[in-house]
Amino acid sequence: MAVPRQDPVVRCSPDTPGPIAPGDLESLERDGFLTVDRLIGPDEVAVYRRELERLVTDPAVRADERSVVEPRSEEIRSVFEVHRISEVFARLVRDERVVGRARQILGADVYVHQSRINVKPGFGAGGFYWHSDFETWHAEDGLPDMRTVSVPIALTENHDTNGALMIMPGSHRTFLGCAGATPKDNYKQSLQMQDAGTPSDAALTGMASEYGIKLFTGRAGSATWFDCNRMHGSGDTITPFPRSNVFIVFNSVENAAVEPFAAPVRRPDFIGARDFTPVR
Ligand code: 6CS
Ligand code: FE
Repeated sequence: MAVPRQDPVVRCSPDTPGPIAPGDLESLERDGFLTVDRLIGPDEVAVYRRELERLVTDPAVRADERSVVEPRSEEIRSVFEVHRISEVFARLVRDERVVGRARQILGADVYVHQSRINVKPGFGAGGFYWHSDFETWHAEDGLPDMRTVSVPIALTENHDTNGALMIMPGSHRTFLGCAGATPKDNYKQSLQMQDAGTPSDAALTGMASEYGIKLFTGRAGSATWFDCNRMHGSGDTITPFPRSNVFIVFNSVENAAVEPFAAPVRRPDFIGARDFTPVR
């Protein structure tokens, strides 16, 4: 069932001082995303790539429940809560170039609802089927309203051939509820390949016809701030080239998680945070 969005994307007034210019705030409101090319420079990318490699080759991290492996290759697909287990990524979250934009967009202090590194290794990393993050974060994590922005920062080149992210620009203005109950412990399967909580073919066909589909390519170091409700997904990676990023989800402290709206129990804290301490 499709419902028109209730909330604005941008909560601050256009002339609010901050790293994002008024024109960019308007395009974020209209399109549901805002890209900053080379937010971090090549030297910084190298630091975060090394930290990603360190994490994914650490047996303790692989054994941790925060790690999700690829269904086929068993290689690490994602590691959650990197802002807590890695001081290097914790620093990135607190970087004003990152959190300052989130505060400006949401017009409030923010806390990290979720962070993860997505490795998306070459030669067979699975994609992420079409979905709205907010649909999951509302149904399973209990986020009340759409006052949440996520920002993937590319740590490798996003080519048009290595499973880059696709979005339907403007789709954030329609909330698509998904039929069916949320299976218990759904996250144990959905983070490898989501099938519960994905929209119908008919709904996706309608949205794709109305909004089109944009492929996000860009250099390592580029970042895109996304509204939580945009329809997006990505294909499998079969080239030799990984598509790795660090993905940080900032939620307004005025939109703190309550109980799940459509799931029997909460997801674990490392996926949907229950510590609402503002990022300082
Ligand atoms: O379930 C989640 O929270 C995660 N799933 C996907 C496919 N995107 C958003 C989020 O990281
Ligand atoms: Fe997503």
